[in-house]
Amino acid sequence: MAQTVTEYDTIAAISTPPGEGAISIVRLSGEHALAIAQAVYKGKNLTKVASHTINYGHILDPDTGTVVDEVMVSVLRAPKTYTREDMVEINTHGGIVATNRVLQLLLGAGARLAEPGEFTKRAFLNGRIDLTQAESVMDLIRAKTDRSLQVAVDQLDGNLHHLITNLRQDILEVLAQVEVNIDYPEYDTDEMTTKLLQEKAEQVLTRVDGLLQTASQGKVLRDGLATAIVGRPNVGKSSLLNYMLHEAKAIVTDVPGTTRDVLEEYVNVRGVPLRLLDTAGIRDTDDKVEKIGVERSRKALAQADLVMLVLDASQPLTAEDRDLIAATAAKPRIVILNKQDLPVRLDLSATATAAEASAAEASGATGAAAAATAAAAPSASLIPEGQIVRTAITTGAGMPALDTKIANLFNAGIENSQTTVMVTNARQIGLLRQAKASLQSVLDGIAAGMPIDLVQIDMTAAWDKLGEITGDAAPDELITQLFSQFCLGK
Ligand SMILES: Nc1nc2c(ncn2[C@@H]2O[C@H](COP(=O)(O)OP(=O)(O)OP(=O)(O)O)[C@@H](O)[C@H]2O)c(=O)[nH]1
Ligand SMILES: [Mg+2]
Repeated sequence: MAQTVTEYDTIAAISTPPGEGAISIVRLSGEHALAIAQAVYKGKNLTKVASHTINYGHILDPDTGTVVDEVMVSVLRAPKTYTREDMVEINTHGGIVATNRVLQLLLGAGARLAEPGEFTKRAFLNGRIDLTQAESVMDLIRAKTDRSLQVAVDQLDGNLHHLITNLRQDILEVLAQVEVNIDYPEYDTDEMTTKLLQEKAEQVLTRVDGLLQTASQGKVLRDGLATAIVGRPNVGKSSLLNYMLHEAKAIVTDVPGTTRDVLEEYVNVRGVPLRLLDTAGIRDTDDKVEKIGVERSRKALAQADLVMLVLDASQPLTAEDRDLIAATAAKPRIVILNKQDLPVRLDLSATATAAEASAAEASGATGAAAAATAAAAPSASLIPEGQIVRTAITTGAGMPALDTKIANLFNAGIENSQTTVMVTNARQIGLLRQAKASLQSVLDGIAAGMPIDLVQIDMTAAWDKLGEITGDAAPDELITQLFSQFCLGK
């Protein structure tokens, strides 16, 4: 059947993941959803049944009359549906072939194959949800921990939507007031208008700042905290990954240089999602493959939000350890002193390590000088004690302390934040930053004594940027791009 593609034609898609399952769901949305379903269905007349009912029947090939599947069909009439349009959900027996066949029949009967995210896009276009809620739908699907899920659910409830809408309303009111004052200067003075603008800009700026403070946590809950496990070969990095995963994912051997590539896995540490990266042990090597691995380790280290540096406590500190301690010093870091089940030979005092002391002696430095330096700062350590966790990964000793440390690192920021609303993605964060910059320009302009109509431009820009977050002022390309990231059938 020929048809023109419009935004509001009737769309269909398989909404369950591809593969075999007990049930698959084929979804329809649009003006003709009921009629199209009825065209391939035998049972009660779907165009006549009450809304929000589920109906037993069969899907038939209308050309041959053969039964394709035995189904349960949900009929959901507008407007109380996901898309606010008429919707039909056909529950098929979960085979790939039968489900595809049902979809093909619906397409033959006049439906168009939905694009990724198109059902949710319609919910947005029909005004049921705003962009922050649409984004939360995606976050919900991908939530990695209970906590991530809760943030997504709160956002789907419209918490962020309401907050932003209120801020925009505040700005709009002050802009209207300014407009009146410019048009009827006899009623007011410039001074009062300026004061009004300044007060509002300050208030909104404070709220925007509060939201931005939630950004790093929000992003972590959504994407996971990128955590690189680094260290020289054979210290127990892969053992750590496996322990945290409760699974022997990475190869562990006593051969230094076992891991050759970066391995990525998600783990949930007390509600904090970590994107764990097990890396190749960092050392100088002539092995071609290992060399590439070491390069990748350094890259993972550079990009990580958190570094877990593993040292072997049963060995004296090596030059490689020292380099890594220095290279990770500026990063959020946890230093794991592993293999505590063996006799401890690691010395982290800044002045004398076994290796160094002997090197100093060999190079002719006097023992007295070395001793003097050691005495000058007897307790100085290469690593702040607060960053250290002592473990024996093979026995599990010290591992709960590691979890606590990770959870505390993450929670430190959250407890201070006033708001329960969180921004979770780069798009929202970027727009908030732009709104903040415009508000700052308003305040700077006022301080510099700029004319009101120029200051007003910046205030309007802030209003626009906040509008892009909710989608009230979002360009079409952005909306298209955003929904294309969804899965098919959502
Ligand atoms: N005694 C003891 N051995 C450990 C401990 N943790 C790991 N090991 C052993 O140390 C060896 C190296 O462990 P891996 O986890 O492969 O070390 P790695 O850092 O990933 O090594 P590369 O991949 O070569 O860089 C293995 O034989 C482990 O069983 C520990 O806490 N105590
Ligand atoms: Mg390894």
